[in-house]
Amino acid sequence: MTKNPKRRPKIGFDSGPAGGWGSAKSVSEVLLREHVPLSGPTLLAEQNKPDGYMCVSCAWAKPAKTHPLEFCENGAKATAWEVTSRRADRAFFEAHTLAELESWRDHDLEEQGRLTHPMRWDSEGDKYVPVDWEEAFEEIGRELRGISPKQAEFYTSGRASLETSYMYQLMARIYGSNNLPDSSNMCHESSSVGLPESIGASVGTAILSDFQNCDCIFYIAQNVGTSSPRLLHDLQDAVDRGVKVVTFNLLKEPGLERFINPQAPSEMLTGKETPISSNYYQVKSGGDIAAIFGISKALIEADDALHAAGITKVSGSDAEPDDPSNAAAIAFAASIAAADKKHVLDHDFISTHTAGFEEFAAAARQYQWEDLERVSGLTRQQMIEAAGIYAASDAVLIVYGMGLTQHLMGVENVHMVANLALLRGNIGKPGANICAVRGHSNVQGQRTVGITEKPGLVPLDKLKELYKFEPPRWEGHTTVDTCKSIIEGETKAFISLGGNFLRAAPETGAMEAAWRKLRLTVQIATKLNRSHVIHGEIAYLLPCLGRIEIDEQASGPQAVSMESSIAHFHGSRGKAKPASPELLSEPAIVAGIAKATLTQGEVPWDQWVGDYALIREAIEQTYPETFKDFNKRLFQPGGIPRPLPARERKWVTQSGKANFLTPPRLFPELPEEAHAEGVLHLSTLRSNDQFNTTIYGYSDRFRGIDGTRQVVFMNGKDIARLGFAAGDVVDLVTAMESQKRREVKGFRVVEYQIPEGCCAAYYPETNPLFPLSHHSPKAKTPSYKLLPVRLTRSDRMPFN
Ligand SMILES: Nc1nc2c(c(=O)[nH]1)N[C@H]1C(S)=C(S)[C@@H](COP(=O)(O)OP(=O)(O)OC[C@H]3O[C@@H](n4cnc5c(=O)[nH]c(N)nc54)[C@H](O)[C@@H]3O)O[C@H]1N2
Ligand SMILES: Nc1nc2c(c(=O)[nH]1)N[C@H]1C(S)=C(S)[C@@H](COP(=O)(O)OP(=O)(O)OC[C@H]3O[C@@H](n4cnc5c(=O)[nH]c(N)nc54)[C@H](O)[C@@H]3O)O[C@H]1N2
Ligand SMILES: [Mo]
Repeated sequence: MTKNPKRRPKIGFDSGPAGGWGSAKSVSEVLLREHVPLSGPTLLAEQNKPDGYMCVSCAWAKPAKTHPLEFCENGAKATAWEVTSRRADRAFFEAHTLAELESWRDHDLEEQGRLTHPMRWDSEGDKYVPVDWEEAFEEIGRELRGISPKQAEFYTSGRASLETSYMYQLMARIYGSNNLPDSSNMCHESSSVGLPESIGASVGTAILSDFQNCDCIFYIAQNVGTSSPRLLHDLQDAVDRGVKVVTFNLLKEPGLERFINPQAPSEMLTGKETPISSNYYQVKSGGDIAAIFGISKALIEADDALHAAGITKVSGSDAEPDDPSNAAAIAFAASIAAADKKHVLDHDFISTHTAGFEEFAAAARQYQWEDLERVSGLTRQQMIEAAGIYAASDAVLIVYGMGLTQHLMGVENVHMVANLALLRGNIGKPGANICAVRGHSNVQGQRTVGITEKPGLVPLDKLKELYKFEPPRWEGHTTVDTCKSIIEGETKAFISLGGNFLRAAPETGAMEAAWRKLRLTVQIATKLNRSHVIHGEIAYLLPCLGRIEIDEQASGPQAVSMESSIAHFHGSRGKAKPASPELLSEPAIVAGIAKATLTQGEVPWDQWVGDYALIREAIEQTYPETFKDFNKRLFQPGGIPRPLPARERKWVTQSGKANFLTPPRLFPELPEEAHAEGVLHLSTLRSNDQFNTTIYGYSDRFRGIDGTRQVVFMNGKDIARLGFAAGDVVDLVTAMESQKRREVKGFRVVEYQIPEGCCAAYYPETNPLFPLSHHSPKAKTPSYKLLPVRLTRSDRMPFN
C-alpha cells in the first residue's frame, strides 16, 4: 500500500499563476509517479486532436484548429492515471481482504493501478476472486430477473461514450426500469431543469466562437484553473483582445486571477502573466441571486430614470433624468449615456422575445439595497459597477459552474443567469450566450442519448418501434431518490457504469450501512474505489478498457464518441495498449449483461459489439435530427454541432418565448438551528490534484496547500470570533437535522480570502456531513455548495 505522505503539510505558500512552471512540474511528477511508459508523452500529443482520443478529464471543447499540445495539467494527469503501468492484479486481491481495504484512503485504493480481471466477492475469505466473464453475466442476469425492475438501479458516471450509454439505457428500459440515476443529477441537473424553463434549451447555448466574438465575459462560480484548464486558453485570447472578465466567486481563486500559458515558450521563459479577471467579486455562498438582482436593479432603475426623463434613446450627455430621488441610478444612467450607449435594456428584444419581464422588474425594483448587500456579500457600489460593465458591452458571454448549480436554489440560480442575459438580448447573437461548463467528459452526451430517469425526455415510442418492446413509462430514480431507496431497503441491485457512487453521494454514513445490505452490486470500472470495497451480498467487480486504449473488435479497432460542454460531438480513437488482455470494452460488458438478463426486445447486441458504427447508426435512427450523418461526420474537425434552437432565438418553451422567471426569495429557507450563533455555511470544492473522488495527490498549489486535504478554509475574522487560530485542528458538525449527528474529524483551520460566515473544504471527505434531504426540491441536486456547519475543537489529529 502507498504510505501516507511523510512530508509535513505546507500551508499558505504563494501559489503562483495558473499554468506556468507549476503546471509543468505537476505533470512531470504524475508521469513519474505513475510509471507511465515511454509512449506516454507521445500519447499526450494525440489528446483532443481531430483523429486522436478525447481527454478523459473534463468536457471542454476540442477546437478545429488545435494547439500543438491540446492538453492541460489535469488532462495529462488523467491520462497518466489511466495508462499507468501499476496494476491491481490477482496477487493484489489475494493479499488483501475487503475489510482491510476499507480502512484505506481513496488515493491509496486507486493508486494500486488498473484492474486486470473480472472478479466476484468470496464471502469466506472476504476477498475478490477471479471469475469467468460468462459466469459473471449469467449470475447477474439471473439475479436481475429475480427482482422487480423497480428494485434495480442503473447508475452512470459521466465518462462512458455515447455508444455505451445508448446501449446501457436501452438495456435498462427493455429490462423494465427507468431507474437511470447519473452523475449529472449531482452536477448540472439544476441547468437541465432551469434552462429549459427559461430559454427552452436543456444545455448551454454557447459555442467556441462566442469566446472570440464577445466583448465581455461574466464568469460565475466556476474554478477554471482547476476544473477546466484548457478553457484558460480561450479566456486568455479574449483578455488579449481587451475583453473584460467579470468574476463572481466565493473564494479568491488564483486560477481565476492570472495565467501563464504552459505551451507558450516565451511566456514560460519570461514569466509573462495574463491577468484573467478584470473585476473580482467575492460573493457569499448562495449569494448569487441577490448579486444578480442587484445588477438587474441597477440596470432597470437606470432605464426607468431615462424613461422618466423622456429619454428613450440616449446619445452624448443628453441623459438628465429628472427624478433626483435615486442618485445612484442617475449617476449610473449618466455613465451609460457617457459611454454613448443607445439604451440600458434591450427593449426591442424584451418585447419581441420574452415573457415575464414586468414581474421580474418589479421584484428587482422592490428589493432594498441593504438586503441585496447582506445576502450577496457585495456592496451596492460593486453591483452597480458590474452593471455598468454589463451595460457598456454589446455581447456578453455568461459562463457558470457548480457554485451555482449545487444549491437548494440551484434552479433559481440558473433562472437568474438567464434573466440577466435576457435584459440586454445577450442570447442568440454572436458572442452572447450562456455557457454551462460541464464536468465529466461525456456527461452532457449521455443525457442526449437517453441516460435519464425522466421518461418524458426519451423518444420511447421510437425505441419501442425499433426494438419491439414495451418501454416502462414511470418516472425513475435520480441519485437522491436512489440513495433514499437504498437506505430504506427498497433497492436490491445496483449496477454501476463507472463512478464511485458511495463517495460522490450525500449521507455517507447511512449509505455505507445500507449498501452492504444490497442483494447485488455490479461495478464496471477501471480502478478500485470505496464503492467496490464496500459491497452487496453478491458483488462483481468487472474491469473495462479505458477510452485511451485500443479497442479491438470483430470489425477492427473501434472509435467511440462524446459530446463536449459546447454541444459538439467528437469521435475518439484509443491509442494505448490495453492494461490487461482480460479486459472487455464497456459496450461488450453491457451487451454481456443485457443478453444474460433480457427476455424481450430485438437488439443485435453481438453485431453492435463487433462494429460500433452500427450503434451509431441506431443512435441516428433514434435521433435523426441531432445525429444526422453521424458516422460520416464522426471525425470532422471541430466536431458535429448539435442543433441548439435557442442560439437562433427559437424558444422551445410553453410560452414560445424566453421567460424571465422570478425566484420567490433571495436565499434558501434554512431550518432555525442553521441561523444560530457560530454556524458557518460550508461549500465543498475540488483541488487541482483530484478528479472528483479520484485523488491524484495531496497538493492544491493554487490555494497554497501541500501534503494534506484535511483543511477548512475560513475568513480570519471568523477564526478569531470562534476562538480559533490558523493551524488549529477542528471537527465539522452539521448544523441541521441535528437529531442525527453528522460529523467529520480532524481538519486544520486555514485562513483564506473567503467572505465572513462562509467556509470551504474538499469533497469527498466532507460528504458524510450532507443530509439526504438537503437538495434542490426541483432538480434534486444536492446542496454541496451550502451546508450549515459548526466547528468544534478536535481531539483527533488530521489523518493526512
Ligand atoms: N481538476 C479537476 N477538474 C475537474 C473535476 C475535478 O474534480 N478536478 N471535476 C469535473 C466535474 S465532474 C465538474 S462538475 C467540474 C466542476 O468544476 P467547477 O464548476 O469549477 O466546480 P468546483 O470545483 O466544485 O468549484 C466551484 C467554484 O464555485 C465557487 N463557489 C462555491 N460556492 C459558490 C457560490 O455560492 N457562489 C459563487 N459565485 N461561487 C461559489 C468555488 O469557490 C469554486 O471556485 O470540474 C470537472 N473538472
Ligand atoms: N460534496 C460534494 N459531492 C459531490 C460534488 C461536490 O462538488 N461536492 N460534486 C458532484 C459531481 S459534480 C459529480 S460529477 C459526482 C462524481 O461522481 P462519480 O462520477 O460517481 O465519481 P468519479 O469520482 O468521477 O468516479 C471515479 C471512478 O470511475 C471509474 N472510472 C474511471 N474511468 C472509467 C472508465 O473509463 N470506465 C469506467 N467504467 N469506469 C471508470 C474509476 O473506477 C474511478 O474510481 O460527484 C458529486 N459529489
Ligand atoms: Mo460533475
